[in-house]
Amino acid sequence: MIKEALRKQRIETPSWAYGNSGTRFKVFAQPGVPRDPYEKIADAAQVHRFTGVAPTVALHIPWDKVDSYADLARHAAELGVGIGAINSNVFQDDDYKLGSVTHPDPAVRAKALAHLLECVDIMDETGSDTLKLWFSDGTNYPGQDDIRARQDRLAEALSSVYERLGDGQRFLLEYKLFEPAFYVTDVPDWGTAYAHCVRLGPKAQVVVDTGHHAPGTNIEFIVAFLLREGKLGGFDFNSRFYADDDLMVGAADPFQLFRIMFEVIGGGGYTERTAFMLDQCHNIEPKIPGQIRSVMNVQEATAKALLVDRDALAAAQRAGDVLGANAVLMDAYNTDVRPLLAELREEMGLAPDPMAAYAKSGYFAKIAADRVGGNQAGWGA
Ligand code: LRH
Ligand code: MN
Repeated sequence: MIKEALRKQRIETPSWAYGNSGTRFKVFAQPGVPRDPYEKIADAAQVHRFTGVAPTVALHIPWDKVDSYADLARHAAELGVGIGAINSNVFQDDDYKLGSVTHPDPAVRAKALAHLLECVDIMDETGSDTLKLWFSDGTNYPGQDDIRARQDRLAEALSSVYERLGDGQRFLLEYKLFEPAFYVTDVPDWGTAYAHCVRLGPKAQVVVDTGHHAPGTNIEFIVAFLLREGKLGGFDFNSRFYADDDLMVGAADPFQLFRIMFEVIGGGGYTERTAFMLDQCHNIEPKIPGQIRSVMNVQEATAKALLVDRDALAAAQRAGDVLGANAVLMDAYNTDVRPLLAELREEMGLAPDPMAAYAKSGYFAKIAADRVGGNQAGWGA
């Protein structure tokens, strides 16, 4: 049963994780980095080739702008992967300094909305059913703008996008406590995202980016609550020690990832309707191995969460056996699931150790040799 559940796991990798990324202090280039979306997708296909559970790639517009999105989707299919969520970008244009869909100037709001609607067109062209909306919108100083008026503007834009969605399409609204805004962020927390989505309807759900909370936030509570309301659309998985560090998921807090997957499984969220997406930046480590390791971290947390003896747990909870209940969970968490996953990979016709198999494949040496010249991809269009 557990192997069956792990075999059908689907983890989406982000195109931008294969490009250069960094901080305001430095973006370190790396050899072999893709120069265009076609090469990004080729790298993402390697992650699926060696893990067997990463069959889709999220795009970010305009970072992944191409002449023909249909041709890009064809290229992906030839490589055995599909186009996943389409990510809008209304955070890098000079016009958006004071906001995008919440900007005081209606002309700027119209420009931002046009981009969001263009992203739905790209969903139509690529066959993607998910639009992910993250707004950097906010203010830096009290009085800079009217908090309520900005919510009215946001609601208006979200409603227009919602109306444009076709059958089977949805959008996931992402929240973030701060950065780049440092006073008010217009979608700062799950409650704000949830309230906007409830008001709109079933095609609007919330995405939980695990790096977007105040320190000490119990993220699995948010997950359990959103699942109960049918409003958990998915995850942007990464991990952090401090802020939105975008480190490999499970690297900073594997126990938190386990607790999150425990609530996902218990809340009926371990289905293809929950988007398990990675949203990470490999600033100093090699990109493709970083993605492979991240997928394995999600697999390990999921396997441990599937191992929880839920009948024993329920019995202990009913009996008020605090330590007994906690022990049931910790037994699963402290189980080494790596042999189980290695066995499953072999049954799936894959090498038991994806990291070693990728290293031996020679793919990196090939792209480092081939990808000379041109502009390495990064967080610029
Ligand atoms: C914002 C965010 C968002 C993406 C970006 C790459 O911090 O998490 O999901 O658009 O990172
Ligand atoms: Mn994110």
